[in-house]
Amino acid sequence: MAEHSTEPPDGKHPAFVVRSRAPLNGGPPPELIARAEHTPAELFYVRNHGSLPSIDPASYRLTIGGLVERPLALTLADLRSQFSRVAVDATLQCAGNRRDELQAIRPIPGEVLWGAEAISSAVWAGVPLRELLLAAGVLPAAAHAAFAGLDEVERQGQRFGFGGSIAIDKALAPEVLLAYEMNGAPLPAAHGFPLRVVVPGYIGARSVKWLAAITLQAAPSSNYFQARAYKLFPPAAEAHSADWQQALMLGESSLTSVICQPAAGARLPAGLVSIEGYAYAGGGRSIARVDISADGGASWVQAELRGQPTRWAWRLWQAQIELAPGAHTLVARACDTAANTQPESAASIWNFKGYMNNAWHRVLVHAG
Ligand SMILES: Nc1nc2c(c(=O)[nH]1)N[C@H]1C(S)=C(S)[C@@H](COP(=O)(O)O)O[C@H]1N2
Ligand SMILES: [Mo]
Repeated sequence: MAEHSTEPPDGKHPAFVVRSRAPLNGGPPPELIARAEHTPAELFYVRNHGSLPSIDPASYRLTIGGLVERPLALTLADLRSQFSRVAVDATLQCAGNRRDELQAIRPIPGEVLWGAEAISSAVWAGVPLRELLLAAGVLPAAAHAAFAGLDEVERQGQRFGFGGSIAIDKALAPEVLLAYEMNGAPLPAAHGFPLRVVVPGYIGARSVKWLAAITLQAAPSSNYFQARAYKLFPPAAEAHSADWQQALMLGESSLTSVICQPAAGARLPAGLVSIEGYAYAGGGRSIARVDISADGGASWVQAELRGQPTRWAWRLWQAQIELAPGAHTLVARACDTAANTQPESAASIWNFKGYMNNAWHRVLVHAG
């Protein structure tokens, strides 16, 4: 069960909802998820698989090796003085966001049962990964950029680091950053101080925190979190018999939208009600439309999209809808610029690891 922390974790807001303390996992309460376009650091969700490393910025080095012409070892000062500082407005979303709705269909043991809060958005600033890779010289056989973090994870008695990789074409895209700033301030410890990868448009797991090393290689990372976890299986697959080689290695986030206000179970005065939430397209696509229904999906109105269209960040939205006295199922679904829409039911996309739930979001409320 999630707890409302009496003592918030370091750097977090008193309302931050802790799902586990060691490792730290948690996020903002529903009503604060989509309060601001840029999530304050003290509310930004935290998804940790292992320890929180404490890193001395003076002795810190980032290494770049593998299939490069010139392996590099860079200090934080080198990163700031020898390369550009670029800012990117980007949303991070865990592939496990909204797992609780999948768990309600069939149990998903051993995973964090996220509600809709494993998503947040910030302006990240740092060095474009592309600049570093070009400085090191990318050899023709380099097909993937693998990242290794400095934290330590324990699984079935084994200890290892967190890692992941992205294909070289994405690694050379201008939006991928080695970030040292979040919302104009130094990266907080929980979010990867002193340096993290930010892979806009991809599942959060590829944005490796406490980055120690970048390795260019012919194959994807063999790290547990790339080779086993964060893979998508069909609904019929089961944990004990799963063929890990066959599953989809997750990369781009899929289209989603969520109602943040009113919260599930809310009792509201009948009449005109304001509905608010977020929509996120993933993969560099943008939100074209958010539809809201107050009758379980029989009829729809269009929400008003707030702010400006962006490639890498979510879009907050708002709708006004008339509610007669009684129970109502509010529903949200989005459409992106590639005309993708969301699946109607979570049951149709259930998978035993509980990833990528982007079904229509439903919230039962009572007006009266
Ligand atoms: N080193 C390291 N990087 C990591 C993780 C981790 O446990 N260790 N978690 C990943 C996952 S699964 C997600 S969803 C994002 C979460 O980033 P945040 O905690 O800053 O929100 O970080 C990713 N980077
Ligand atoms: Mo994640």
